[in-house]
Formats: sequence, C-alpha cells, structure tokens
Amino acid sequence: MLASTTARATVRRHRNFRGGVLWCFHFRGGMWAAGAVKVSGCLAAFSVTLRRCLKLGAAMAKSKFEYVRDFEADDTCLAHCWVVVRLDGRNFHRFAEKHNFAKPNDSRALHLMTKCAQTVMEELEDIVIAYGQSDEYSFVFKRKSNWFKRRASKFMTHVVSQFASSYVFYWRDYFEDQPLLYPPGFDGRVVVYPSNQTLKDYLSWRQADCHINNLYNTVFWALVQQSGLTPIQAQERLQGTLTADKNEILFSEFNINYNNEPLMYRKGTVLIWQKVDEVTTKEVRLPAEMEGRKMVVTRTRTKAVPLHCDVIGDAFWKEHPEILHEDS
Ligand code: DGT
Ligand code: MG
Ligand code: MG
Repeated sequence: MLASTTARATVRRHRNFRGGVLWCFHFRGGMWAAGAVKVSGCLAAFSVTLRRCLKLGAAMAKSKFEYVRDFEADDTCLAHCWVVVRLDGRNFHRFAEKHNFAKPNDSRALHLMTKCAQTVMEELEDIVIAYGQSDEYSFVFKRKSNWFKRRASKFMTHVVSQFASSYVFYWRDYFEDQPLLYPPGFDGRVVVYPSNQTLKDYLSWRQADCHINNLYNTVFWALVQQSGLTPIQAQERLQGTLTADKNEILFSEFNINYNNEPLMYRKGTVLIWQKVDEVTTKEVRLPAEMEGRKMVVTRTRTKAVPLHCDVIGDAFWKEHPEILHEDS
C-alpha cells in the first residue's frame, strides 16, 4: 500500500514566508502533507517530518473505498502502433434533412467538418494526419505519442468532445441563414494499427468508401432530382450496377463526367501539417508621427492544411514522407 502511495506522490519545494524552504508532498494534485525546514542545518528534523508525512499518507491511502480504483479498465494503446480515432455524426441522415443540407453534398457542411478537424489538430497533441468524408473524420496519432499515457479513452473523448463543441461553435460561420435546430452528436472509436502498411490501407479503405458512396449518391440524386424518379425507383434502377454503369448513366443521361465533379466530393479531405506564409497588415507608429503607417508582415506558421488528393496510390506518401517517418 505504501509503495503505491509513494509512487503517486511528488515532492515539491516552495519558499516559505521566513525565507526557509518548505517541502510539500503533493498527492494527485492536492497537497496532503507538508514539512518545513530551514536549509541551515535542520536535516534531522526534516527526516522526522518526512517519516511522519509518509505515515500519514499511508494511513490516508488506506481508505476503505480505495479498492474501487481497481475496477478501472487498463485501455493503454499498444506501444509503437498508430492510434486512429474515427468519429461519425449520430443519425446525420436526419440531421442533414432537418438542416436542409444540399444533396448529395453540401459544401458548407463538409467545410464545417474540416474546420472542426483543424481545430482538433491544433488544440490537441500529436496528430500527424486526418482524413474526412461525409459525416466522419479519422485522426491518426504519432506512433510514439505518449499523450495521456496512450489511454484510448483519453484519445477518443478529447477528440470527439473537441470536435462536437467546435461544430456548434463554428456553425454560424458556415450556415449563416440556417439556425442550428438541435445539438448534434458524434460517436467515436479507437483502432490501433501495427504497421505503416495497415495504416495506409485503413486510410485507403475510408477513401474508397468515399468514392463508392459519392458515385452512388451522385447518380441516385440525379435520377431523383433531374429525371423525376422516386427514391425507390432510383434505388431499383441502380441495383446491381457496377462503377462503369453508373459513370455511363451520368454521362449519357445527365451529361455529367464524374471525373469533373469537385475533388472534395470524390476524394474527401486530407489534413496534414504544412508551413504556410500568413500575411497581415500592422500599423506601426514612430514617436514623431501623428498617423501610423501600415506595414505588411509575413509570418510562417505550421498549420493543418486541407488537401483533396488521392491517398490510395504511392505518390501521396512519397511526396510527404514525414507523415510516416520513424519519429512520428
Ligand atoms: P449513424 O452514423 O449510424 O448514427 O447514422 P447516420 O444517419 O449518420 O449514417 P451514416 O453516418 O452512415 O451516413 C451519413 C449520413 O449523413 C447520410 O445519410 C447522409 C448524411 N450526410 C452527410 N453529409 C451530407 C451532405 O453533405 N449532404 C447531405 N444531404 N447529407 C449528408
Ligand atoms: Mg453517421
Ligand atoms: Mg458516416
């Protein structure tokens, strides 16, 4: 019992009001005992105080309720693996309907999702890349991250809560004329990937999912909105069709070349850290001057920058080797 108590205790040195040194024992953020000693030669007294403090600590840690701590699950993510947190909007089918999202893609909604993901990357630590599409975003933590001792619940809850509060906080910046009718929710999960290849395959899987859904939705809504089919009829028309068939319907019936659809819709959004030059104007006023002069100031900052590119092929990983680098 004593061993576990002392392991959690820290000793901090403070200066007391008489100029002596106050050694304080802190236990889980709260100070539970303190011993004061003049540096000038009271080591014996200090050691007595120290022993008393440790005894007191041991007695306090023996609370009969202490055992409940053992019920906490150990959810440490395996060392040296990539930790991925994926979140997804709860019942966004309904949320999109209620908030009049454009079909099949609402660029305001997608940009808002990306703004929230940038906020997550900038507020939290150790995220090297994120990928988003539809109502989901995945965040990849550094292999060597030791943030919150790699506890899965900490990774997941911090990501999801930061994202959800950002979604509400920034809503009006993207939906000026559309009030937020009720608070949206997001679920989250943690998956641990043991190698660079499994991580790349994970991101490829999400991007392939984006492609499959977006192609389907693009044809589906063209059939409903432009050909006047009911949703059931459109669904029946598309049953059993392959990618080539859907491309053909789009081209021959709606004059749409799927490859010319916006990249953000077809590929989703990748967020990576890049150096960006930020240009601002500052007013500088010399003492002799009545009016300030405007000066252009350029600052280089590292920011989470959105890209709408392919992550399935090798080109992306060759162009950005730092993402999978050993030190990540
Ligand atoms: P869940 O995740 O099981 O709680 O249920 P949902 O409804 O969120 O289902 P999910 O995540 O499989 O699918 C995402 C839904 O979000 C899908 O029904 C369409 C909707 N959604 C996402 N982005 C857009 C958009 O830009 N425009 C429209 N109209 N709908 C969107
Ligand atoms: Mg969802
Ligand atoms: Mg989803």
